[in-house]
Amino acid sequence: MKTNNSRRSFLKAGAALSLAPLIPSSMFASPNTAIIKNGTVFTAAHWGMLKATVKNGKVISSQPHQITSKIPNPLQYTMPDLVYKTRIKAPMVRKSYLQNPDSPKPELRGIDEWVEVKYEDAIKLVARELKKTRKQKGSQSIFAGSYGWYSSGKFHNPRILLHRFMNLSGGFTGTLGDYSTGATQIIMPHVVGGIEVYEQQTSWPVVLESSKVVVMWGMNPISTLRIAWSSTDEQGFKYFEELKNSGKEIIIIDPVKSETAKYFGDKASWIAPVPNTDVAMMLGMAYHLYETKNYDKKFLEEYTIGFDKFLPYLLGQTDKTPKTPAWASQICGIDEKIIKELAIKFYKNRTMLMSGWGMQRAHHGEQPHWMLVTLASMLGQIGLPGGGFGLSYHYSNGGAPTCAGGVLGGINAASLGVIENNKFIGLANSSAVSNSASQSWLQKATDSAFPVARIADALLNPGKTIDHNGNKITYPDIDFIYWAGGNPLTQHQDTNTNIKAWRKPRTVVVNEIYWTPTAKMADIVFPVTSQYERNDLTMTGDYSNMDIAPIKQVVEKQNGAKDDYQVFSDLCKAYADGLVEVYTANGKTEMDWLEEFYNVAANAVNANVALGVSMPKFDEWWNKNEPTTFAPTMESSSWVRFGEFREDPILNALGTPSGLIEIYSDTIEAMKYDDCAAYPKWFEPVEWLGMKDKPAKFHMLSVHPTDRLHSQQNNTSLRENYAVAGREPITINPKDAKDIGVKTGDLVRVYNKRGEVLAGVVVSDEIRQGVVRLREGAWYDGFDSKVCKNGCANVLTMDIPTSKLANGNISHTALVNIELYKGKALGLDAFKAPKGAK
Ligand SMILES: Nc1nc2c(c(=O)[nH]1)N[C@H]1C(S)=C(S)[C@@H](COP(=O)(O)OP(=O)(O)OC[C@H]3O[C@@H](n4cnc5c(=O)[nH]c(N)nc54)[C@H](O)[C@@H]3O)O[C@H]1N2
Ligand SMILES: Nc1nc2c(c(=O)[nH]1)N[C@H]1C(S)=C(S)[C@@H](COP(=O)(O)OP(=O)(O)OC[C@H]3O[C@@H](n4cnc5c(=O)[nH]c(N)nc54)[C@H](O)[C@@H]3O)O[C@H]1N2
Ligand SMILES: [Mo]
Repeated sequence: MKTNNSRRSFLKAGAALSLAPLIPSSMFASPNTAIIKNGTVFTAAHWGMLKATVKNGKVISSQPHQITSKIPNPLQYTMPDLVYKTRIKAPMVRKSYLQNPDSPKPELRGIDEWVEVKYEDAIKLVARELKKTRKQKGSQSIFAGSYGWYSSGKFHNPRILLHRFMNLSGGFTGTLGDYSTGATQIIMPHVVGGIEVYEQQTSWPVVLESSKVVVMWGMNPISTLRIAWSSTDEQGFKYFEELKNSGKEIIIIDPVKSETAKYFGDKASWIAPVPNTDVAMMLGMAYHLYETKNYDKKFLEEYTIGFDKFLPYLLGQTDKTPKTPAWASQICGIDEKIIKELAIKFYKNRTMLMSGWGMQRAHHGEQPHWMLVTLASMLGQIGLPGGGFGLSYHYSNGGAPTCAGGVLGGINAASLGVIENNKFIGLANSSAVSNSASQSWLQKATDSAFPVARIADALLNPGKTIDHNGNKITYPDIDFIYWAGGNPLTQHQDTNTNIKAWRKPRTVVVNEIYWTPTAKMADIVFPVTSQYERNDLTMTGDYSNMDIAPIKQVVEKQNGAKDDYQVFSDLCKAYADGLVEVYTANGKTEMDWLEEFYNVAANAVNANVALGVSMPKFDEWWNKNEPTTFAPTMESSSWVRFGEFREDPILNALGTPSGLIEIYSDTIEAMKYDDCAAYPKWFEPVEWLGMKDKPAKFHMLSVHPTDRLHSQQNNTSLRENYAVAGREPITINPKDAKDIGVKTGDLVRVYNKRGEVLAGVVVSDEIRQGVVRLREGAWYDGFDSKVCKNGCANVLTMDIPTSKLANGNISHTALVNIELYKGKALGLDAFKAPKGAK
């Protein structure tokens, strides 16, 4: 998922501005890992570098380590809640599973009683049942894809630790892609030769200097920059603050007046299209530019291929529908005049088209960014300072210049191991092992991985073959799920179907900190430590690599919770002789690993004299209790995305078959998919406001939550600030509210043919008529009722793929109905332990 391996030559360290961290004198011989009982502890999380205040061994508050802007980040203040609330307090097994693991009544998953067991017994049980499933059904029936936004850290990475265990013990089925950018990360390599979504952007100083117009198309950075995949470097808010005061023209295109639109206020114009219709709007702009000859013919000729094959579609020669602004206006609901004005404005001024990812998490989500690149190509500013497009300014502070320094090492997933007679005999790809069965499994493992958001489809339809980006994938027969570090019962689309799917396999094991709905859906649950109960290391800034920060243990491990590393090490011991030695690299402890990962960075830094920075020995650094900060280079500060390509498209050809931007793709043409053409195209989504015979009245956007990270922190006191009628709030336009007779504060039933949830009404003109917003991430709370009592948006979303090309999820495509709730009073159980648990 979020990797950052696409760093380019702009990283050349030579021209480092020297901002050397202080080199402390050596005072300690070993890293001091004693837990502070009273005082301040430095640590870090997705939501930034933090200072925790500890009193008598209890964490009483947390706050940011640094303040870089006036834009607040409440996620940084919740540490006590995250340590003490909703914890799983003992290893537990579902009653029917404990009684008979061979016939465990999977239909009772989520509603059965739980039984506390000894940790050692839970370990033995999982090792035994895993071995049984592998023997009976093969390794491909073990699903350990385990997607999720678990805590940051280079060592305590539950997903990689799980994969390491599952690889070494004999293999598993994994996944492809992610939920975030499922569609765009597959289409963009066909179009521009790279994924774009997790790549460095034209640097902010360049944008601030050179752009005249900045467009934020379906993007809410004031909310989404609260976090990063590693730990936020907190540079993004600062740049958006500067942008606000820059006098540049700012245009926000979003059906919702998001936190960002509100932040910019009268410094920006807010344009609210009908959801999922941006492709039509962009086509209207493209048509107008072409018709008025306001487009860069030379750029199209020199840097792109296939405009001539796209043109007949644009002009309506292929389908008798010219994509005029008037045509577009009827679909997207934006005045024809505005469509034309915007197009000309973009062409006449240096314009940066920034875009978030919401609009690609929709049916035919491959199209919006492909069309955005096509529009940007017509504008001809790609590769110029402050022009073109950027798909990551809203995420992990894309555009904050990359620093010259060191990058930490991290734990790896190892490779396939071979176990014979309960003994680990070697790695399958080593010369010591020539086991043909394991060799063929190596191949099968690659074949059985499927797109991550197809998980429920795969569970329900073993043996089904699907198309994916020109390949065929056949689902394995999954009989064992192991999930560590995600909350798929809340985060995956169409919860009711998902629950049916999760009731198919014989065994489900989950490592969790809290009683999340996913933990409640397991057969065996291991309570694990939160990141505040162990030591780790992280970089900050997924693109800037600005700091190397310690993640320090703040408090003792709570309620006997174990680290994921401990759980998997113990599973190794129970699984086969000799396995734990390989897993732990001969007994390495947490601090041994951290020292190794630190040294990867420190050695590189110390070897590079030009940096003017040196890093001390690990012990000394650790005991200092603060991060090491690196400085951006002059090159990275003035870096322009696609600048090298623009300079010389032959020498710096793109990774597409033609080496150019592909407005028409022969590769996609050859796939012959009915739901993705060889050029960007307007496809009607399965559900949208403009469809005939709408199955429901409102278009629901389940955007990313501002006061949470997905479902994380739903169990903190921040919830008190946003809950309405004790539930997740749903935002609705005043005219719509009047129409259905609801007002702010009302408890409503939100429903469609897929399910129903309770929510609390917020009436606001900050949303387009016909659109409602129910943020993703409210813990699912409907195991014992027909309705989800907490307002989990995915009960209402659809679990079909974007198209055969990318198979991304379509969270933002769903119609719903709303009515006043008149049923019997229903309490909230989302944050309560299940039956039988403390
Ligand atoms: N409707 C709708 N649905 C969506 C989206 C949307 O826009 N709309 N967005 C999608 C996107 S982009 C994403 S990325 C996904 C996110 O989906 P997830 O990543 O599954 O969501 P999180 O709530 O972050 O779940 C992380 C879980 O990991 C646990 N955890 C944290 N640290 C550790 C640890 O050290 N060890 C273990 N074992 N567990 C740990 C947390 O307690 C939490 O339960 O959701 C997707 N779902
Ligand atoms: N605070 C916080 N920050 C986060 C996260 C979080 O959960 N909380 N999650 C992180 C993760 S994993 C990811 S993937 C990113 C997600 O980043 P994004 O995918 O960009 O976030 P979304 O909230 O899904 O959508 C962004 C905006 O697009 C708008 N939008 C939705 N549909 C359409 C449409 O059809 N057209 C137009 N024009 N606009 C549309 C939404 O109203 C919203 O304001 O955020 C990351 N940052
Ligand atoms: Mo995501």
